[in-house]
Amino acid sequence: TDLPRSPPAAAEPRHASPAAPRRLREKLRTAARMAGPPARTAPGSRQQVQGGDSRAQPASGAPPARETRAPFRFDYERFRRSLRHPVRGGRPGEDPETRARRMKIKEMMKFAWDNYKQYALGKNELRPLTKNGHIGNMFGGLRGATVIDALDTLYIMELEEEFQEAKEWVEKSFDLNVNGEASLFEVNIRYIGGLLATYYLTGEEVFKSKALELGEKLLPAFNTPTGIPRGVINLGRQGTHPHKHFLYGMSWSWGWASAGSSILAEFGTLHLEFLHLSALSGNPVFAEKASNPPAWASSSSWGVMNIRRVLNRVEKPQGLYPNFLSPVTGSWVQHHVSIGGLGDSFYEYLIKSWLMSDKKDSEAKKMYDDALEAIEKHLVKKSAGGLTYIAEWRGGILDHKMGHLACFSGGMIALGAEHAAEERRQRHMELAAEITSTCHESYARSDTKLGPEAFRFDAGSEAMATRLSERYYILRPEVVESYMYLWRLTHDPKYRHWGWEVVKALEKYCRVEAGFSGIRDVYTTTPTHDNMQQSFFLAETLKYLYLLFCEDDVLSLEDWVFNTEAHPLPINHTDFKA
Ligand code: DMJ
Repeated sequence: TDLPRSPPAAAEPRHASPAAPRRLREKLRTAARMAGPPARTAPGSRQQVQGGDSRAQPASGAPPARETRAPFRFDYERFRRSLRHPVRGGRPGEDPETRARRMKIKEMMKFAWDNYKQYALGKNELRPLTKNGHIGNMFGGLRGATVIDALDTLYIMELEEEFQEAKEWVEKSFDLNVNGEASLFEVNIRYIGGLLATYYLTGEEVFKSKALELGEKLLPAFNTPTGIPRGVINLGRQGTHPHKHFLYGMSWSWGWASAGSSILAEFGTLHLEFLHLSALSGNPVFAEKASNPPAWASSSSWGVMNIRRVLNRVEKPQGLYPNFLSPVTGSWVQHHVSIGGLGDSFYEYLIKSWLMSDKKDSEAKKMYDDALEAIEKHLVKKSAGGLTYIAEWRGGILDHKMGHLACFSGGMIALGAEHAAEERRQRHMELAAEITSTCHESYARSDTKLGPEAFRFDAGSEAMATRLSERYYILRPEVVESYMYLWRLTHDPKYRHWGWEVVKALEKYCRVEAGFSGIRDVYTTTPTHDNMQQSFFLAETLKYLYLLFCEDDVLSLEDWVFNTEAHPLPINHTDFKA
């Protein structure tokens, strides 16, 4: 979505926070355990620039001490040996109907890609009615959002030729030398997530180097008094700092976010990708503070580990996390709590951080358990008709509404339940199944069998949109995402059945001559199209549908966690011996 922007914030006071405790360094080492021995590289090479200490700069601005340490090299072959399953699976013997359904979804992906390639290659999204491209203003001058979002789906579906087309675009046309205002969150989940996943799947260096280069461009957003990043960052090189390796842009808060605040779901959805950026580069700066922050940095706090420190310090109303936090004071700005938009993927990244660490990151697990307990206590409700839902909370008053975005939570809660103690496990599996069933109802009760952007449980309404402005469907993935997790964790055939209903509805109402389009009203069988094929349709909706009809060893949950844009990132198997 295109969002309004605020003018640059006033310069902030310098602020010093205590040095990072040793515990954090140990966590980072755990994240980087997949790394192999250092390789020899010529001085001044790109790899050297990415090395941790090469960014450190004496406050005086004097030239940095000569690098003597051998540059870091990530051992890809060792990583591949650590996986428990082949990435595209290897189990034979499935029924012909399941295979045929999977092939249908693959055909839909090819159709979406081919049309994007024909009419919009290099733009961010395809406009399938007008047969042209859309750029928008979310990605700060970056292009090709659909290419990057589609890469790993094309690879997993074995669309080899199409994958090569996408890869060639990345090699020849993906330009990171841009100057524009980008959403830190969107660039991270789509671009960094897509590039990292494709690197891990294929071992092709181009994806890793682009991810690291882009990751560096995002770092200045953390330059706030608390180290909580702002939401908008200028990706251009700015200023004249003598150490040219240090890219630094300006950052802003969203104009619509209360009083210059940062948003929970945005700064809380960086952890998975940033730990991988540190693991792949050997540079701790993405995960935690720089060993010697640059003179111009207003804070000595840095990296995603610091975000947790701030969140653990601040008092939570009834144990809940409000959606808006000041990056200047580290206090909540407004008491709106939501498991849907503005809050959603913060919770998702807590449980996935724990899983990605091979269940070593107990701090993330505790934060997740405590947050879910507060959600269960204060937000989970049952409607008069017996549907379980998660309400929103506005300063103590409940809003009995669930957004489509909140429907990811069925899958998340099921994933967390898998690893909980028995009593909790059962309760959470039931809760996950009930929420997924409610989200299915929001689809089943519409004329198109696709769900609205938000549905309500008030004024006699049950799982239906009550406002005209909430009736649209923009090809979102969250409901089929939950079907995929619930299928993998229970093997109840109803999830495949529900997924197939979505496939049929997409074909009937969203497929147009040149791609797939969102619709403006799910409650009419002659809907108007919105003329937009969202990149997350290729990254997430079609990938989750495809995986729903795959064997469990394709992108096995034993090896991978999906980032919030469905890009698979590997679990760090700590028991692996080379
Ligand atoms: C995606 O970009 C991600 O799933 C994000 O977390 C939320 N919104 C969209 C899809 O609906």
